[in-house]
Amino acid sequence: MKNSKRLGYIKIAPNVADALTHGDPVLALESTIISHGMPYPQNLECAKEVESIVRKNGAVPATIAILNGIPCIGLNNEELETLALLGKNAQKTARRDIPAVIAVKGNGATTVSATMFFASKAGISVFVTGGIGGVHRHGEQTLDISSDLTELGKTPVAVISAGVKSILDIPRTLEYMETQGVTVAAYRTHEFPAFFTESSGCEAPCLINTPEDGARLIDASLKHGLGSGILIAVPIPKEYSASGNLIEAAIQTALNEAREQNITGNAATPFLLARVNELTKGASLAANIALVKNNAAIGSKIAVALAKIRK
Ligand code: PSU
Ligand code: MN
Repeated sequence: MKNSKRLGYIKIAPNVADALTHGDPVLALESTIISHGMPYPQNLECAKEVESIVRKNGAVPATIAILNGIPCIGLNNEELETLALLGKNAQKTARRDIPAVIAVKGNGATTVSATMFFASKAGISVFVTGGIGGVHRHGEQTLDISSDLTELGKTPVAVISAGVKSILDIPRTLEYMETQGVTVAAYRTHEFPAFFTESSGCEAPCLINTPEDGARLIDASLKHGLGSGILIAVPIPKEYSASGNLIEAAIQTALNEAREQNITGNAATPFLLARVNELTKGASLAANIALVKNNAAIGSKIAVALAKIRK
């Protein structure tokens, strides 16, 4: 096998490095969704299927994680499996955790903030995930605001997600992104989607109708050196949004339980995701997998369109 390319202390998989050198489309993927967002073995299946969807749509997938203290851009199947099996034994790694994981040569599953950071270092402009973090409910008291939002304010990477979950305070999340200067666009809808459901009751600041629209938005931001990120919110496919109301009820229960059990900080999101999945008997996991795959297809098309513009 060809040696991986090293960019400073970052390891870039050969096929990813090759694509970047030629200006071919590359799509970054995060790894906390594998370790903390879904149970084994669905997490591994989903990660592999997402990578294959990206390839089918003409882009090169680059899942990002820290393995044995080395930030890796692009994982092989063995590395994906390692991470999927580690599950919550991998460290959930947001921006603030990067030095601590590297210093002890640990295994870190990168959240949206840390994935954006490494994607940007490697020169990748488009990144797909399921949902991003946001302002937690009662965030005005707890100050629990995901570092995903500040990262979006200062790192020039476009993130394709299904919006944010209603475990969060969606109106305040949008307000906070406005403050941070994040460009937010919804895909083929005027409403900002709420992950499991298409509607949040909040209007999206900007509308895009095609992958080419998305690519032009990203190109405009990059060309003018804004330095900030873009959030492209894609609603969950219609056939899965039906279970949204059932899932909403489970979210309310899980939120109450988290409050009673005093689960806070970076443990909050993984707890809520796992509990909602138990309460809905797997319906939320099926919906989660479906929307990630849909985001991967649309994100790949955006990456392909962007590469065409920028070549
Ligand atoms: N939301 C999801 N699934 C996830 C996450 C968020 O629907 O897996 C993960 C992502 O990695 C995101 C992180 O970046 O949780 C946010 O965590 P926190 O709220 O602790 O910032
Ligand atoms: Mn938090």
